[in-house]
Amino acid sequence: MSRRLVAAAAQLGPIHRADSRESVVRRLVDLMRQAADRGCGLVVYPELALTTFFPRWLYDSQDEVDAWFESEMPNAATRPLFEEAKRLGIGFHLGYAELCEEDGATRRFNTAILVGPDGEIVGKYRKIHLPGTAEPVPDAPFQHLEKRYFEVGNLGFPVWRAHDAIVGMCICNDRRWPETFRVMGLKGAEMVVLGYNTPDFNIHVDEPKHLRMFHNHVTMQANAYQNGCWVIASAKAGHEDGFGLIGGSCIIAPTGEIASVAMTEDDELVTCEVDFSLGEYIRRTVFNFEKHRRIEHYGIITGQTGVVVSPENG
Ligand code: CDT
Repeated sequence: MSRRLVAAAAQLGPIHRADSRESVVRRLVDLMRQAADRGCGLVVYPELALTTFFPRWLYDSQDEVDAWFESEMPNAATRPLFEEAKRLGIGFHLGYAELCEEDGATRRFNTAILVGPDGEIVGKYRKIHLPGTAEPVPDAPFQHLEKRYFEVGNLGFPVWRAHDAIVGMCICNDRRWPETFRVMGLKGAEMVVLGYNTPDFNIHVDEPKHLRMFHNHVTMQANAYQNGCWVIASAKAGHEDGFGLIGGSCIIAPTGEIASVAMTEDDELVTCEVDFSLGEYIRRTVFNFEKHRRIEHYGIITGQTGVVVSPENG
């Protein structure tokens, strides 16, 4: 019997700096009710879904930075979402900035949680590939200071049994890296859920605008196919206080095809019936890892970060 789930990528339009968490949670609840009307069992919200994409600014004090973080989850602002999930029997994935005390220190992570249809947290992931810089880029129209505000995630790339499947999570820039998906693929991931905030302009290099969307989709499509898994990807889109973020939220099949995609840069529910058996033939044939992987030639992938050109190759 095939295992199926109606899944939703709940794209969010802009969240401005002045918008309260409570107003955002009302939007999340509204999207969850739309998902219930469409028979969804899982709703995937974006990265840092409760606030504007705050790493675009430099702040004067640590207190100003910490105002963007959540020190407990659920908390007063987000509890209505957890309660609505439980009432409707719908699971969800939510990205937020996490502040915690761990190993005797205050730590800050770019985090996502997976919540079950009973409203209980099933799993937590902390973003590993942090893009941008720790120091401001001079003369840039905005910043991308994730390396300043967050530590590298310390939970690895776990997977969980949920929705009658094996589910993994990653966050935004992680989706561009084949290593992210292969680690989860080797743990049997059948579906990877993620959120993203991708500026529509590259502050580091003069890059044609259309490539922002192309690279967003092409990396996830390739990773879905190469691991025979579904990808549910949810954007924060539109112009936040004038700063543009791409949309393109989508559900990608294990074949690498986009099965459903957002048409707007606003709050929008993108849904698809996910059939987990669709990935099985890919994992049994062309990407049968056990049969075809040649790990004796892969050591360099974990042995070094940067490119090393040896004299005989140069
Ligand atoms: N949020 C996030 O990870 N955004 C990055 C932007 C990279 S440009 C510094 C992304 O990969 O979409």
